[in-house]
Amino acid sequence: MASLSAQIPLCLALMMAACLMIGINGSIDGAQREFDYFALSLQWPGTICHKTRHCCSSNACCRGSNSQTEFTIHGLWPDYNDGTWPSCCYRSQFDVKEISTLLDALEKYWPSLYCGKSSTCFSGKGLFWAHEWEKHGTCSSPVIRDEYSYFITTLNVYFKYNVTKILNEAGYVPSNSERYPLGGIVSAIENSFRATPEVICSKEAVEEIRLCFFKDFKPRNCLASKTSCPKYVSLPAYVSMGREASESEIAWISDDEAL
Ligand code: U2P
Repeated sequence: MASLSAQIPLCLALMMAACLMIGINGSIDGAQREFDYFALSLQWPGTICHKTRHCCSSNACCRGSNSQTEFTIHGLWPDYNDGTWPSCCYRSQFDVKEISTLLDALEKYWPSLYCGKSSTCFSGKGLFWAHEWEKHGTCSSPVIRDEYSYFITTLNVYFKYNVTKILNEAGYVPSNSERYPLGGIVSAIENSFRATPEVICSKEAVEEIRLCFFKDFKPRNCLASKTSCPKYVSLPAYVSMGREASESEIAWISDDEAL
């Protein structure tokens, strides 16, 4: 039988292991608690691409056409009602092969608008999609449980709730001279989806619009937050940084240099 002095360090070790397993949020296995709702975060290329200082092939701002006049996907985020969110919920290394059938749609509707790789949860750096899956997708359980479901679900929600179409039909079209009332943009979305979005601005330009959903993907109000937008906002027109358009103004770098 082990002596008392040998048992004390063993007990301490067991207690420490138990504490680690319970985790800071009090869950049994160290997991973060289940999220409350989803936010579909959409980005406006016209605003983000305006800030592009150098180009690389992985940056959709640098593609040689001005066709990107739609909101594109930033991510589908599981969120808490208190304004915080879980992240990096379990180890699941992004595998592009799992979404090979979705790549055309993802390139078009969920492109990166930056050069450089994105941080991933446990493995350093990766594609923008790897960042979104590892940081947010892994926390979408029990609604979404695998990488393919995360991307297909996000695309389907994005297609169903077409913010660009709603805004265009209400007269809010890309323009480098017009200013639109923020309240008008919010109302157009509310009238169509019966839920209040969140609008994020960079100075006066709309940078992101977030739509919020219950776990069954029925629209719900986003949290009432202090908006970063002024009363009148712009929806800048997308100006392509394509090679032929801007060779003299924008430096092209390889994707590796962008790291
Ligand atoms: O808003 C700045 C960054 O914070 C992260 N974010 C924001 C709101 C939210 O509900 N959930 C969330 O994750 C985003 O980080 P990203 O996914 O880009 O790493 C957002 O860009």
